[in-house]
Amino acid sequence: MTGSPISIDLVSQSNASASEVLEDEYAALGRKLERRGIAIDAIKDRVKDFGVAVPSWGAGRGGTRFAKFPLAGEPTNIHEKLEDCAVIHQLGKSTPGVSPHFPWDCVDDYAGLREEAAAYDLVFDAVNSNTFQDQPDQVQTYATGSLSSTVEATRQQAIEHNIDCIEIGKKIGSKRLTVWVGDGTNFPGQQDLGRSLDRYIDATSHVYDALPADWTMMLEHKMFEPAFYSSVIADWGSSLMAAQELGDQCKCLVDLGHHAPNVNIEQIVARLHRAGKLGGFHFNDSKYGDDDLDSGSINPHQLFLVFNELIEAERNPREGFDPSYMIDQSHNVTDPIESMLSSAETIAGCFARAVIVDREALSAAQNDNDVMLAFRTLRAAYDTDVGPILAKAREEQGGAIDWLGVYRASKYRERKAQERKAVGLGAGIV
Ligand SMILES: [Mn+2]
Repeated sequence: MTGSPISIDLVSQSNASASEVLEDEYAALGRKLERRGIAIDAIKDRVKDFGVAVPSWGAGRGGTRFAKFPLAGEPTNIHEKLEDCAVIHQLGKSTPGVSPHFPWDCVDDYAGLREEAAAYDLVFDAVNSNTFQDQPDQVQTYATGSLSSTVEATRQQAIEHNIDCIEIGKKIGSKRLTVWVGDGTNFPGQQDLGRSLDRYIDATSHVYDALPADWTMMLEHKMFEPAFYSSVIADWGSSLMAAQELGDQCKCLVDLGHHAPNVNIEQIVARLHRAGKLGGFHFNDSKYGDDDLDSGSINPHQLFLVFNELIEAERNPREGFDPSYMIDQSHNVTDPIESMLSSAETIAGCFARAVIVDREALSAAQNDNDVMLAFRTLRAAYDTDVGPILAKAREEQGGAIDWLGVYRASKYRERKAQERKAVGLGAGIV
């Protein structure tokens, strides 16, 4: 095993040929920002410190309920997924964390898995439980729900799985558990809408009780799918109610795709922060529904506005404000490594743009009710091409200025197609 799955020489050679142009563009942007009173190197340092985790399941081809089209050389186990995540971090230098999900990423030796990740310069981020699908040796079915099931033995099984995830998380250095349930209904009258939430909160409280004192539990809401009439934790309101009842260590996780079209997600972010319950994010994008498209591929402006609220939150922190950032998207037609590198760059770019917002000017314009000046102040940051800052941050940390060019020149996927066993057909995890 090597900490650098891509040849370091290849990265160096590519950077050497791209660095002159980058220096020129970085200097030009530096002069432009300086005229606005912004030191470019300080922004670059913020970008270097910024990290977004990648999900282990994101390393494979996703699918829809119609089909999955496997990619030759895609990973088939957690070890191969870690290797792909290492490629993403080696070239992009902004994804040091990997978020595993269970039971799929279960191994016999978790201490060994943690060492394996560390050798790649990776750490484990939030652990994710999964009670939306039955496993071969499972006693109770989740067909009609898990933590909110009417069947006590099913709820108990879901509680135990979540506690198992916490125990695994302790061994791999995680401090967060993300809980998403697909529980809900497809017919009016199928379930009592109030009592379903009561059962969910009661069952989840047993998981909460098993949290170590320095852990955070994050509740992820999702409007629909797999339940198409009602979901138990469908929206931020239900998530907030549950998190407030469960306790201080329970917070809400916002997945950008899990909202009705056109919902003002940045306002939800501000609201959850006000309640001290903003726990984390799953970044992706959507056009029509929860289509899990690449982050910022459809609406990068929305992503910027979300980060604008996060920077505001950072300047006005509530107790325990320490949001966790993760990419959660489904790659149906691209190489997942390329998609996650692209998304990580887009996410870091929106973060950088939010950092360069002139907060004093914005606040003054807001207080003066100068609508156009407030809007233009925000827009000036969004309109800034921060590409040279991101590239310089990558270069200085040993990543690739031209990550796509280096990745393709490395023939990594072609090599893995020879080494790895082929994945089967079937629906992906979406
Ligand atoms: Mn998600």
